Formats: sequence, C-alpha cells, structure tokens
Amino acid sequence: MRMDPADVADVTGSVYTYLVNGYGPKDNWTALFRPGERVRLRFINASSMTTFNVRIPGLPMTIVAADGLNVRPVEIDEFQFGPAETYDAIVTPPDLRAYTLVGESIDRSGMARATLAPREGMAAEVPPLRKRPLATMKDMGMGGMDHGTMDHGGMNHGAMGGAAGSMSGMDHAAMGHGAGTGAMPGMDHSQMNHGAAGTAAGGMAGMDHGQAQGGAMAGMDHGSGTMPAMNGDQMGGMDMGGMSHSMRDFSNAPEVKKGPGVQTISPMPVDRTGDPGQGLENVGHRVLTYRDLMALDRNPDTRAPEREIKLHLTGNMERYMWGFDGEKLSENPDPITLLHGERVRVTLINDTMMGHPIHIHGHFFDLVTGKGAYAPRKHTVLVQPGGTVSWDVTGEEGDWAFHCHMLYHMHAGMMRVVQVRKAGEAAA
Ligand SMILES: [Cu+2]
Repeated sequence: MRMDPADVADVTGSVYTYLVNGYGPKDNWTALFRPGERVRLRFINASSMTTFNVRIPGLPMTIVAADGLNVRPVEIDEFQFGPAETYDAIVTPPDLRAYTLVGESIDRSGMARATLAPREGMAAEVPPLRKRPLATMKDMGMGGMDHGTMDHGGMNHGAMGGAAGSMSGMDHAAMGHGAGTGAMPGMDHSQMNHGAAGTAAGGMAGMDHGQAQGGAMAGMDHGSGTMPAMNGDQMGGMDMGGMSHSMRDFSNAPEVKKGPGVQTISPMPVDRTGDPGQGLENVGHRVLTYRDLMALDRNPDTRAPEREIKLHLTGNMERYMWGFDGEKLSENPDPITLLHGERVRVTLINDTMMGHPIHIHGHFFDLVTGKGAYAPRKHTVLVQPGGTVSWDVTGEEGDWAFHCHMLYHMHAGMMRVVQVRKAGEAAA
C-alpha cells in the first residue's frame, strides 16, 4: 500500500503558472479601490486541477455568497476552495496602501497573485509560500479512530521494514505518535495498515510508541519503552497479523467494487465539513469551514430526504485511476436515477488521500451541516481526503453530469450521469 502523504496535488507549480484573470504573478493584475470603500470580490476557482488557499494579508474578508447564492456574512482571514467553487467576499480596505491577493495552491508549490491598491503601480509585500502540508491521520480516513480503547491486536508491523519509504514524510506530529501519552492513547491500530508502509529502514523511523500507555499489543510493552524509536529493523520480524488489508478493507465499503482502481478504503471516514481544509488546521487565523456557512434565504425545499444514496470517491494515486464506488464511468455507464421532485440525501465518502470537488449540473444541493432550513446551498463541494459530506437534493428533470471537477479525475472516470425523470415516465 503506497500512501504518499506528500501527494496533495496532482499537477503542481512546477508545470503551472497560476493566474488571476489570466495574469501571472509578475503581471500583477491590480484592482483599484478608494480607502474606506466596500468592495465585493467574487473568487471563482476556474482552474482545471488546483485547489487554492485564498487570503489577503492584513485585510479580513466577509464571505457573503457561496457558489453564487447568498449566505449570512461571516468574517474570515482565509478560505480554501476547489475547482468550480466560488465565494463572494466583501472587503473594506481602510487606507492608502496596497494589499496582496494571495491564491496559494494547496500543495504550496506556487501562487496566484494580484493586488488591491488605491493607485496603479502600487504593490504590497508578497508573502513566501508556506511549508508544504503532509497528509494527516484524518486525511487517510482514520479521523473516526476510537481514541477510547487501545487495541493493537490486529496490527501488522510485519511488513513494515521495507523499501519504498512511502510514508517517510508522514507527519507523525499530527498523528500524535510523537506525543505518545496524550494525543492517541486509545488509538485502534487494528484498522491501520502499516503493512506496506515502507520497507526502508527509517520508513517510519520517527515513530515513537515508547511513551504510549496502556497498550494491549501482545508482547509489546509500550509502557517501559522497549521500542523507543521504532524503525524498520526493529519492526521487521513482528507480525501482529490481521492488518494487512485494513486500509483496503472492503467490509468498510460494501458498495465499492474491488479492483486495481481502489487503492485505499478509508477505515473510519468522518464528516470534515467543520475542518478548514487540508494544511490549514494551524495557520493562526480564521479559516472558513463549510459549517460557518448558513443560507441567507430559507431553503426552497425543507423536506426530509426519502432515501439516501452513498457514493464512495475512489482512486489509485499510483496508477492514476479515479472513479465512484471503484468504477470509472466507462465501466459503469448506468445513470444514477432520481424522480423529479424526489428528495434524496447523497453521502459522499472519500476513500482517497486527495480532496475532490464534486459537482452536479442542474441542481443546487443543501449541505447537511446542522443549519436546518437555512442549509448552505452549493453546486460543488470539496470532499476532504478521508472525509465525508452529505447533502440533500431535490431532483430536477433531465440528464445531468455529476463528477469530480478536477479535470483529469473527471476524464479518468470519476463521473456519473444523474438521470431525473417524472414518476411513471420511462427512462430514455
Ligand atoms: Cu477528483
């Protein structure tokens, strides 16, 4: 199992120049303001493959619309958005100075840059790219890990000494292994596949179970620190068994078709609509989350859903395969069928380690984030890696494209047709 925690974006700043309104960073597209004036900025992620982190250092943004529909104003300092998402922000630059508009790609390999200024020719400091984020436990679908009970029983460290070192860059600080005592005292390793984590000595060399308390791992004494610095050699002969397939355990996803197109199944995916987005967990200022959004107007349809459709976002990052439920469109051209006017809950489960902006044509859906009749309505939602998102939607007659808005993911097959018909009318 190769899970590269640095594989945050498919196409990076090494090949892309990120643009604002068609202009590169050095062109410095500039919009003018009068100090004290309220300015509405509409941010449209019109890229084919890039999730951006957007901020204007020194200038708070008040988000007033999402995907073109009004939301209750919420003031933030940064937001992350995927291809096809839009946010409208009100800013009120107070003084005669310039501000840099920063659109940093999610992997921090490059930046779109523009300027807000009182006069042409002014420019503000352009902040350096921040440190590249690495995938966390949550990004690997282990966000729902039960911290209450320690169960290393099924853990297979047997294959852990090995070669690829594909987890060598893994952020153990975020995993809480480093802290040992507090962060993950009850971590259930039974769901965790370290099996193919990387055979290289040092593949997980930084992993420190030494301080972990109360482990039930037979024959392994965490308490006394017999393994203060776990590494490939030390783990080489250990086989706790039962873990070899747990990052690809289809019993967690009975809807998913087994095959090479499914590299991982999130063992414990969680609702991540309250998270700020990959890499923005600790940036030290306010970052928008989907849970901050609330529709300004009452939702047009507030009925409870009559049924639920679960769809897994699946992929193989090594082979560049993407699909829904383990199949690309060409393998499963059958439409997802709804009745006109039918109220359906769609739950998306991201079994990959990459965020996917999932988009449906012809509809706005109501994100299920506890906002009742004022659910934020969108046409695209970025499903965080290892995360889930639910939305309720009312069928509108027609044949509608439903797909990941990462262009290459869509082309690879992460796409279906949603076919909506009036009751009693045959499908075409
Ligand atoms: Cu995608």
